[in-house]
Amino acid sequence: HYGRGLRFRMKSAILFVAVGLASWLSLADADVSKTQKQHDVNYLLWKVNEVLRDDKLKNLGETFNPEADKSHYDDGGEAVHLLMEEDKDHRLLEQKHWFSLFNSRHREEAIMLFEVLIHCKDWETFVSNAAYWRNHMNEGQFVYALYVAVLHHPLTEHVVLPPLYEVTPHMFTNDEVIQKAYNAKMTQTPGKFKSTFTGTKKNPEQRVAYFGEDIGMNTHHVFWHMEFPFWWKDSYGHKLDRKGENFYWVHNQLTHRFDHERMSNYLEPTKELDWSKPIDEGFAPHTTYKYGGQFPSRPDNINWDDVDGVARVRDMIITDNRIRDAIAHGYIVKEDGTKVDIMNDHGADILGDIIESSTYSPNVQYYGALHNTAHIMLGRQADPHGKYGLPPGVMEHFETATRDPAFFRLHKYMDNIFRDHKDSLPAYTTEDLTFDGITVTEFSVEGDLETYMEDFEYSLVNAVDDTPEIADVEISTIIPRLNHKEFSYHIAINNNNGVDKLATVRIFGWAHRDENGELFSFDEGRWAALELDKFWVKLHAGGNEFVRKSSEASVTVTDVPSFKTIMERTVD
Ligand SMILES: [Cu+2]
Repeated sequence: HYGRGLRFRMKSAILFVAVGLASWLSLADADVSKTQKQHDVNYLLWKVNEVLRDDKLKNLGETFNPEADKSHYDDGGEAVHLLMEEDKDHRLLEQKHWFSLFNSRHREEAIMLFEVLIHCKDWETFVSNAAYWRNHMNEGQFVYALYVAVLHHPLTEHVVLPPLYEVTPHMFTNDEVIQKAYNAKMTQTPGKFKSTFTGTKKNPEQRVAYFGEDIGMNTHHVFWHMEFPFWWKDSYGHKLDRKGENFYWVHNQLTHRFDHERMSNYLEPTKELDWSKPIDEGFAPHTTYKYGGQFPSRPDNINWDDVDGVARVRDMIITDNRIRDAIAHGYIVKEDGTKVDIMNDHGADILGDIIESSTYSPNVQYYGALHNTAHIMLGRQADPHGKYGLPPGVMEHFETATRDPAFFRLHKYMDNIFRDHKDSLPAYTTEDLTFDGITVTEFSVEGDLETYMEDFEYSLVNAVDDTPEIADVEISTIIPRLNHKEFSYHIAINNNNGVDKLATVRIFGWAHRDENGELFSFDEGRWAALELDKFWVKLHAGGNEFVRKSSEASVTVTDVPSFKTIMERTVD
């Protein structure tokens, strides 16, 4: 069956979580410092809108003086001095206020905290700063900066970050359920509430809401952008390799995977966004900020409006033209006026840096920030002139962006820009594509590619307010999530080289037929292809046969343990 066959497991497909998990298992052994770090991170994030619930951390937060000994920072305390000055001048965002990474001042402050943490030379300094700034900064900024710092700091290599949907549940959970959680807390009555996907069946888009609203996929999206922040500077310690190309690839896969979900539900593929046409689909998020009210809704078929203080629609079209011009010319122009050829392997990487744009963009002044600005433009269409004082839209947070079908339209639009570039490159030659002496003689799949929905439960304890005097009651929600039955690939490869060869196997798939039952051409299919697996094999001389299980796939991982489980298992 062409439809259901291509709904694959999507439970948080992130490799680095898998790496984190593997190391987490070794927590049980008596490595005090690893356990201590895990313990500290747990409590820094536990009830992040409340006072610290760990005595040592609470004490650090109140007594630590970040500037007392600057020899503990590898930048001589420069970053911490800057942040202290901002704090003294009362310039920092208040607590109990929404935070959006796409708000440039919010982001600037969060990065200042990240820079303090990344420059700490030892754990004591790291954790003391974290405890101190948790008390002094906005909670959203704190969570963001701490997550990015833990992901990138060599000191926190073995720390497992708790699932974001249990740290900031408001960003992942419908407000009907959040409201029930508050009620459960106030009446001290434990509750397990069923979550449903937003909207009604009158909206065909609701058929695929399970994809855009999947908490694992949302977490994956946030984590990808934390692994590859667009504001990253190499002075933090290392260069993020092929960041621009990775930006293209991860969003290409996200977009086409969504299209496959659509086809499985008899919906046409996502149409690209167009600055000169109305935005067809509206969206009602049914989601509320912890602080700041409801996420704004957008009605169907509205025309684009300029957004005060962000961009005019005209500017977006100009930016688009400049990028398409670069693709047509085959080169981009750097800030200093020199040309850089993009008609090669590296072109997609440069274009990715330009389109997002990231600090790696060779000319932000000219090529702008198409992706980031488009996110804000879409997020603000409900209140483009700020007349109603609405908070940012779902598009202005990586946690919530994919809930809005316009997210996929935006990314289809950008994917097509990359496609223009890729199609302008010379075709691969036979030599490019052949592996001398190696022939795949057999490929088959055992087991049906069959999917199903299964219930998943997560805690809402961190969604609600509380005080140390009153004990917690169990509050959780249950939401259906897509999963798939196990299957395996059987592959036979002949190696005629007479010696062992190391090979990379990459498996791609795409729907055999589209939503109308029409056959996909190979050319259409290759662009819509989904990477299903990637791994190395050693090929001995002669015939080789092997089986690869779907559970071993490079694009899936098991879920991160719940916050509660992580806390329970953080013991010496
Ligand atoms: Cu993204």
